[in-house]
Amino acid sequence: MKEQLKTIQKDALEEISNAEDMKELQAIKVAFLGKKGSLTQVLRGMGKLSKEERPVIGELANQVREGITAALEEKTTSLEKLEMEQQLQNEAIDITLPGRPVKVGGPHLLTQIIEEIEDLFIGMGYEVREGPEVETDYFNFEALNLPKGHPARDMQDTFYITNELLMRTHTSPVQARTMQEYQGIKPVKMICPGKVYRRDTDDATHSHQFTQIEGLYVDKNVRMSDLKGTLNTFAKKTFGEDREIRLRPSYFPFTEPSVEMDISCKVCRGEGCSVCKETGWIEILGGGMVHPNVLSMAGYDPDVYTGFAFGMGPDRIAMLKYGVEDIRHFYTNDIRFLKQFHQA
Ligand code: 2U9
Repeated sequence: MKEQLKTIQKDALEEISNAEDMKELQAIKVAFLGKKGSLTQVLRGMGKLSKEERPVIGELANQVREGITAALEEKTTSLEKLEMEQQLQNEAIDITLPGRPVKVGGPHLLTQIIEEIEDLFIGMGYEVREGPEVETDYFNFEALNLPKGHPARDMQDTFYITNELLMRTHTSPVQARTMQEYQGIKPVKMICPGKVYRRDTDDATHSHQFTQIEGLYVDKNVRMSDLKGTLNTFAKKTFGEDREIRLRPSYFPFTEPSVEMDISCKVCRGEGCSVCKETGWIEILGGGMVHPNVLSMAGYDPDVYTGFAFGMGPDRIAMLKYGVEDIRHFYTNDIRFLKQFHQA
């Protein structure tokens, strides 16, 4: 039995020392010390020993068990250390590698143009106001001197929702609402940017949904020359100090007199080219003095108050400024188009 125990010890220590991983080590533990392990089997045979032999063999068996257990523990520690070292090596991060760039979006070109124009007018004391895109017939038309049956209603094809509700065809109702809110109490100096809708067939220059910015200044002693000065500042700040403006007579139902404003063509500097259709001038916006009917409907006495108003299309401005040849680019969201105007 002594010999058996010594063999077990020798075999166990040898196998433990050769074990390459924790799984193998666990199997060795079971094979020697487990319920059916070789050491346990030997110990079971102790009953057959004489009284004298039993304590001697017993002590030896304990020594063997302790020796194997100690070797197992020592090997466990060294294997764990090895595994940790391997894991650290496998998962090592090269902190000298350049990072992967994070893709960041930016404002849409139209948003950039609108914000630029907002900043300019805020600097001139205007407030920025927004309003609903689903409007009443009253604020979209009636309050702007466009009663039912007025021929100028045909100028704008409208998406009607019900008889009285529609998708706004311009941002002017925001101004009509503001005047009503402020009526007679305080002057109005505001711009209103936003989306507008027209029943139109989409093509390179038409979109059933586009953007507008309109401005309104109502106070005592507001004159046409104030409008001209304001629009001149806008044109120079937006398109360049070297650009000239000119006003031409026009017609809008909500302004009288009405004008359209052109800026001098940058490409030909007035000589005439394809961009300005050989005229030397490019149409940019419309405006005029607020019609007395519009003032009085909103509760402002037209004998005391006067005002100017203007309207422009950021889509058209963006197209002119960046040479965008199709308005649909703004609404089809092709990333290759949008990316060219990326501004983080
Ligand atoms: C009130 C009174 C008057 C707003 C105005 C224009 C002239 C104009 C269009 C030009 C091209 C917009 O982008 S566009 O379609 N607008 O020409 N807009 S006067 O006049 C107002 C607005 C509100 C209460």
